[in-house]
Amino acid sequence: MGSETEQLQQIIDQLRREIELHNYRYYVLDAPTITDAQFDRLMADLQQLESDYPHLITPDSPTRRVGGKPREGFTTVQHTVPLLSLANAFGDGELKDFDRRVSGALSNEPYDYVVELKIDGLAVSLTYRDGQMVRGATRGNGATGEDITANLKTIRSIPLRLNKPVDLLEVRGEVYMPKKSFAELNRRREERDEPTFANPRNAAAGSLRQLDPVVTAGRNLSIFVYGIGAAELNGERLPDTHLAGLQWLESLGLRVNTYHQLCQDIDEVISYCRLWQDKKADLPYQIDGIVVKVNSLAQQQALGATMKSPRWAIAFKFLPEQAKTTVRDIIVSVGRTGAVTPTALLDPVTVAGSTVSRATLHNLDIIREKDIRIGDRVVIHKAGDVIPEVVEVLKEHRTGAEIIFNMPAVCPACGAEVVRPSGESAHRCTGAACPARLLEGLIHFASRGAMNIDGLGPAVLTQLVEAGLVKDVSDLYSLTLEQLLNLERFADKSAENLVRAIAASKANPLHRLIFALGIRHVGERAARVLAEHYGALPSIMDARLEELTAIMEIGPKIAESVVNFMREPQNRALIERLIDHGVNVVAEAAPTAGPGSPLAGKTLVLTGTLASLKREDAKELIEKAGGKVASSVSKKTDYVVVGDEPGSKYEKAVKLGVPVIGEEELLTMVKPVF
Ligand code: 0OX
Repeated sequence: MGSETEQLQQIIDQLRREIELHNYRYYVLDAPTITDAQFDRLMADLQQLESDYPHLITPDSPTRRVGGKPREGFTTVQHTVPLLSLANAFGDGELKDFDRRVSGALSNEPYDYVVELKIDGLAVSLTYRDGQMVRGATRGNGATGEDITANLKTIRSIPLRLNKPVDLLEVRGEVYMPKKSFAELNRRREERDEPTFANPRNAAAGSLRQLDPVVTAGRNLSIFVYGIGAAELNGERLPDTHLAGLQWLESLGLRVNTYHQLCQDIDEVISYCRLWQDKKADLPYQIDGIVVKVNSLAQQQALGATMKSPRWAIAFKFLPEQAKTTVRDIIVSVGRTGAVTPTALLDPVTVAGSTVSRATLHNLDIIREKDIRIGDRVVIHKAGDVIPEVVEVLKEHRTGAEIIFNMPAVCPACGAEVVRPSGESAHRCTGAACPARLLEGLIHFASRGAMNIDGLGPAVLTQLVEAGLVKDVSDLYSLTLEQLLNLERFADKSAENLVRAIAASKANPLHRLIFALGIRHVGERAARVLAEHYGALPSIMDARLEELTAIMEIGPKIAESVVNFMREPQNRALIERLIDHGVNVVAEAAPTAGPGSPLAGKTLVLTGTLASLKREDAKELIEKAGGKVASSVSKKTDYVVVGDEPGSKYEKAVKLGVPVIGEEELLTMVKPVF
């Protein structure tokens, strides 16, 4: 290695260590010492260096946490030391039975216990070689699990490097989803009419079984490590108690739960279990019991294990908490995507540490399935200790005065028709101007895949809605410079740019507008097909169901959704307003780029994954700007556009001295000049 490369290597290594340290402080210690923006800057610096010198990228770089392509399936992993499961104890009596067995087997020699929280997640095994994480696997059946290394690497509290380069260390822990993230994930899934997870454990398991690590990365999972499996410590000895083992794991940079304690006898264990029965509701993650372990590793070994579980440990299980109450009313609320969700208003009761006065009913099917009526006496619980739900109706309490609930025919927020699209369990508001749906609709309208209005992101849109300047997407086209300048954060230049970008979007091709309208199930592809087939928006407004379903690539779901959308008078009026503002509603052949086009006569080559543009979009942009996209790099290539994980085209460009640009530069280049 040349000395320049060595120097670079050192700089990059130093930067990686710095990033991992801040990662550790943030995700493991929960005590960051720099701001998010400062952290982002360090990451951006590293990303830049790695994209300039791709040969210096290593698999344990913090930039590689989320990477690689989705897989076809998972390969199996043979655990060298089996991962045992725990026997359960319900109640004090069973804990005392366990203690008698331990005491008997140890022939009355003294022993003590360590108690720790039983995290309700998914057991995993992490393997480190020379201090570097090389593999992560599920517990599976204890002997064989699945290789989920790429997914586990996306979890920020899992260090990619240990503080010490131990030869080999395999640790065990529980991956979990915090209660808040679970509630938020389910809320989003409900809105999108996707099945919700029953509890944080299922959510964590579902997130880890994703074939695409990008999905896992978005799920906010975390880990607590609680045990050591295989280990080769180059001469050093392993700690000889479980408690010392936890401290040692912590010293290596692994995340160990702080709530663990040494107990001298089973009575102390029982008090600890009682304490957490009440306190567990205050934790930000779900626990389903307390794990009791004999502290001495020598004694653990002496006690051994049965076929399934160790004789030196037991799980004290909390009983799921339920309560009885009465359904006073059932109301509906409208989510951002128009989902109309029913909620039961209850007589307040305490469940799992907090007062509950409403319970989600999910959708009409669930109400019918459980036969929940207004006035019913019901049993409730908290799904995953978080989301109050009706478990069952106590029908023996019925008086006959109970009222059967029906979904409202019109939206409570805007008065538009509420429909239940076929094949969906959710009811939906059809009003495009519904205030409850407004902001999300605006964000989608302006987004890059839709009308692609630069500078019109969620923050600005929120400002515009809050100032009362925008009540539907057509209002965007009557915004004036003066109105924007009156808003906070707008300077002359940014206001001018925004007005210009909005005006420019009027000339967008029709398929962008169709997609931007946010008609359910009409994605970018369907929008293109519709634009091509009908040639103009007014024709789509009058399209009949049979006609739409006859089009190749337009399924019955899309067809029904288009008809429902176009039938709604509010939506028709909105389209009329867009037409009045001069928004293009006809499919013309794209204007051919002239000699004045920004990329006229230029040849570009794309390599790697761009941050926001799909390859197809990048190609379209380049072509619209008069350029040509070629598949291989030669001396004649004008620019090579490089994204994440570039291929050999990048190296060739460097070799031939062809200018290399990133996505941002490309976007600046293709921008039309006004
Ligand atoms: C937990 C947890 C699970 C595993 C087999 C022998 C000891 N869910 O938090 N298991 C164990 O340890 C067992 N400890 C835990 N804390």
